[in-house]
Amino acid sequence: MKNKFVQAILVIALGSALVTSCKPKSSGDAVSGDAAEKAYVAPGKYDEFYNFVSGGFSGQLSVYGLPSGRLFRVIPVFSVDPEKGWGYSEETKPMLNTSHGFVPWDDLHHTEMSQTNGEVDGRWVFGNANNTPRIARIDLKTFKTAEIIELPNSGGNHSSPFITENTEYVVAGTRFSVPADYSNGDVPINTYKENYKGHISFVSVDKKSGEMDLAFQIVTPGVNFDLSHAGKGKSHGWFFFSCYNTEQANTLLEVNASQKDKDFIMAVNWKKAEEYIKAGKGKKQKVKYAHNTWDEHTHSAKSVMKDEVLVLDASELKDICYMIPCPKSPHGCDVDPTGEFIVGSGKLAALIPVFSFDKMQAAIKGKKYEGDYGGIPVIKYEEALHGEVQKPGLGPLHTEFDGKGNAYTTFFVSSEVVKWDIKTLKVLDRVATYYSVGHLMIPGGDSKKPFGKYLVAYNKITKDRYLPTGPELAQSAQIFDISGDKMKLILDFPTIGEPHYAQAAPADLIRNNGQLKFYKLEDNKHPYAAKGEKEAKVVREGNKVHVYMTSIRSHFAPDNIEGVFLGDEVYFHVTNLEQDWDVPHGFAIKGANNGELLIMPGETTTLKWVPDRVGTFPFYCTDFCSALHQEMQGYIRVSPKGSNVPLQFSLGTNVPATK
Ligand code: K7E
Ligand code: CUA
Repeated sequence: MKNKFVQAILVIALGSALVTSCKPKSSGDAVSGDAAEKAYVAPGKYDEFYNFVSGGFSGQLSVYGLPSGRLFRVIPVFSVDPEKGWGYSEETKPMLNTSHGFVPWDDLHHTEMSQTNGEVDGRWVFGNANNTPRIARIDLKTFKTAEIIELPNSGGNHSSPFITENTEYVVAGTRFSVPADYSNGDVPINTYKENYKGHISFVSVDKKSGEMDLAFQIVTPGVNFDLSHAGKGKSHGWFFFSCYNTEQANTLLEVNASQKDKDFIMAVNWKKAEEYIKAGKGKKQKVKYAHNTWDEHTHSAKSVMKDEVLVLDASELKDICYMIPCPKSPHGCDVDPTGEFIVGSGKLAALIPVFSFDKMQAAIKGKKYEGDYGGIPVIKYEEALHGEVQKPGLGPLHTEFDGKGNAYTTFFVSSEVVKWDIKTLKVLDRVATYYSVGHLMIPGGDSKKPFGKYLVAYNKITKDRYLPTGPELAQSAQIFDISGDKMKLILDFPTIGEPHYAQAAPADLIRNNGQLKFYKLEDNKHPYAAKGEKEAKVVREGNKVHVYMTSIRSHFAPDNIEGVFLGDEVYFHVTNLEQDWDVPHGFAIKGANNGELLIMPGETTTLKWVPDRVGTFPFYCTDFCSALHQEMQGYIRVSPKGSNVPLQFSLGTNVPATK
């Protein structure tokens, strides 16, 4: 039975391979007979891993189970999300505040989980905003974005957010070099070489609370920083960044930034940088950036504008940054679990260079330089090189590790994942992906202790993998079993947005981290909370009307409101009185230029509504909460400005009619 099924798939796949020339050759036989079993998680059974996947241009982070590929949740981070009221409720709006004001969208490429001693600890996951540079921290007790910090002096925060071994710092390198915020930016674009600078941000993370703070930045010559990873073990205290456009082109980068044979991996001694900061070598610079934090007691965000950053100059302090030549426009920059090997993936290179941390240290000691780049010493290529992986594939992008001495690299152009031995640099296996693969992820695969077992490839152009859906097709993720010598495809599934980097952790690590099930009403410190129906009321303050509303299965209190006038601003502060897991209520009102509210048990959330006409407007609960959910509704009457309808509100009584 099973074989017949596989044969049928083979026939179909081969048939379509003839029609579609761009399909990888071995597409038909990639799935073996027992694959379905390996990815099958029976209904009611839990997955082995949580998988946190960046949403790319969706700006969100999605949570899948591995190996089933089941989607559990989409966590709103940098983009507004009407489904959850993120960026629509008054409480969440400050989370998306920046020095440019409210920014309702961004481009999230990389997720990175917090670590302790170089191991994934399951507390937080960080994400980067590329467009308007920011870093977010998502709390894995609540699966909510808890904090967002903006990064000054940056443009295109791509090389981010990568963390050090004990989450001392989350680090971010600017993709676009730009004139610093503290310098004059009104300069001719063709003065890139003189006026454009790169900045690397070191954002400290509080050990207990996780709260971030922009500790310092390092200013470098203008280049594009693409990706990075922290050293670990023996290389703890160092950070490695891939740089391209070391040609410093400001136009047609496609050609002009591909001139040089080699660009650089920049090695940063951040422990040394810390010493310089302590010694007062950082220059205070005037900048402007927002720091937004979520308070679990007031269920509200606060946005604070900050105006200063300490900047160290890499060209003045000669021993914090070193350049290592790396062929050719490197993208991924990945450090193996031992911390000894640094892999630079040159997008246009026909080989993969692997650098040795020990050799690099010896080269620095012996000053084996071949000159400098904008005042930063350039180490001789051979002096830092462990070796090269020859003929690995075309267009190497990213590498992860299984903790057994193997590395796995994605190849965008040749659409494959290649497994190779870190020490001998021999290619061991290769497997096709559908199609052009970007990032890949092995659970814990960029930590000191990878969990191994699965490898997920996150693919870009996924033509004819799934049923067509118009001009835009779903991107795909593909799971490979890597427990044996050969990689085996076991499942693929579509993703939210465009996936880039991802992280994963064993399910128990997160499931048992003391997850919040509901907010305790007695701990609710929201200034407009109504902690029981007796506290429900409507209060007028000038043209502002505050509705202290409660919700419980299956009614709102109050559910009849009169005495609101055209020109009023109405604030519905809805407290969910439930004290039980997974019983949210929703709130929506006709004509609102806004999203809905989705209020967790014990939480208070506010929807602002400005009526635009006289009339009577229904509101209702949007979350199917009980058999009488459809009865969970109410009315608000809006009268002309200046009319004498008294302010009144009720539940369960017909208040006397007024004209
Ligand atoms: Cu390679 Cu933006 Cu990490 Cu995508 S980046 S693939
Ligand atoms: Cu509350 Cu439906």
